[in-house]
Amino acid sequence: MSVAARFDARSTDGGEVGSAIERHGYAIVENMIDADELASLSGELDHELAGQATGESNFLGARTQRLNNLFMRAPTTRGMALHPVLLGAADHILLPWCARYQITYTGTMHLLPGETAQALHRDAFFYPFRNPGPITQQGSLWAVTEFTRENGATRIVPGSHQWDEERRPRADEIEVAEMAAGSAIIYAHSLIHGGGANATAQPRTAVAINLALGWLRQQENQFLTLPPDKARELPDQLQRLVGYDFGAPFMGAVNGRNPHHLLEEPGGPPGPRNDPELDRAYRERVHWLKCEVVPPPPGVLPTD
Ligand SMILES: O=C(O)CCC(=O)C(=O)O
Repeated sequence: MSVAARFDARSTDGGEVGSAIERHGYAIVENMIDADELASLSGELDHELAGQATGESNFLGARTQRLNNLFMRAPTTRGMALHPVLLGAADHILLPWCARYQITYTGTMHLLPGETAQALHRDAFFYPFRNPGPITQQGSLWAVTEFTRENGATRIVPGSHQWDEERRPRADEIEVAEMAAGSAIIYAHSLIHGGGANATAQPRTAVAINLALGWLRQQENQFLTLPPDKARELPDQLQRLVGYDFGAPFMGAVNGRNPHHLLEEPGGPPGPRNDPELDRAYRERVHWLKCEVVPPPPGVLPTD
């Protein structure tokens, strides 16, 4: 595995990680969470995973338990979503294409012993843009247990974020994202990847926290998952990141106003009608997309 794409969260920053993602399609960052956070997270997930069904398709995994809505079900993930390295990388790779990005998905992939390898795929295939193109989404998979070749560590194809849509990886182009618990792989949506096979007697657990351009539909419906009475429990920055804010000029308004006002004191002044800083960033910084729209290639839908 390319050493250039491995970092330690205690001595790197989001810019360096973002540059590696641009070059290689991914970066592995160690020490994203410490032992105490890991213990809290494992406890929260174990509680929620008890009795959880496994997947209904090969893609979702007949021996994989999945959870969503993690900000409510595993509150340790609230801090993880605001990690400066995660957001710094997103500033680097997503902000050329939007003035604000947002949470699109939170999830757990808990691979039970005997799970077979998942089909290799690109995330965000539901946004019909031909590859290579703008990065629409930044994925992250956090190792809650150690990730090894034997227990189903994510398989990745370095550099594939820049490949043409039709190119398929050869076996010798596939690498395994082995990493210690507490690390995360942060990647461009266009990196070809997939869960590995778990040949051990213990589960392999990942948490996914994915960000997308602020003007796209979110994969997980954040407003039904986190209606205002739930969203009020989150830190202000996370409320805005899940979507209680403008996502682009005019995008996401409620009665013409910033949706964040729904979370503020009743009777207080209404939120603003627009955000001049966002408007300026959009005008001055955001690249207009010049890309071809295509249907997804065969074999990538989760029902396959
Ligand atoms: O579990 C993994 O390692 C990757 C899962 C994944 O890519 C997915 O479910 O879309």
